[in-house]
Amino acid sequence: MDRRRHPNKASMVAGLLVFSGMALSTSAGAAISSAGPAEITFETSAPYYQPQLAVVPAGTPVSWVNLTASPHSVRHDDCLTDATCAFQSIAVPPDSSFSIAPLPPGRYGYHCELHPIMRGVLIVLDPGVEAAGIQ
Ligand SMILES: [Cu+2]
Repeated sequence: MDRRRHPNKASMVAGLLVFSGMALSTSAGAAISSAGPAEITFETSAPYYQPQLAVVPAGTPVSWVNLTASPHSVRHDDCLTDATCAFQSIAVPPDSSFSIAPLPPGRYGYHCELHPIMRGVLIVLDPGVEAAGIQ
């Protein structure tokens, strides 16, 4: 059996989920229709947010769903500095979720206020940027 692998690339791909609406962004200037809210789940083990790197088209609301037995939160990293705080949840109980309205295009690092080891990234695509540019 051929067991050659590329661990770095494999792990990156495993942690990356591109939401379906992104496929519509292949031609510059084309309108992107949202395919509904993107869903990220809280996990009890690494990478803690699944997908850890989530890429969504502009105009997509995002929900974090807690399927674990413990409360978790979602706080934009910039909330810790003088920069703009784009989103911040309270503790999300088990079997509950936290949702945000669509964000401006950009890269949003975030973390769990209760468990600082939990870190995720949300990327909102600029409508004019092709999906291939993210890789
Ligand atoms: Cu947590």
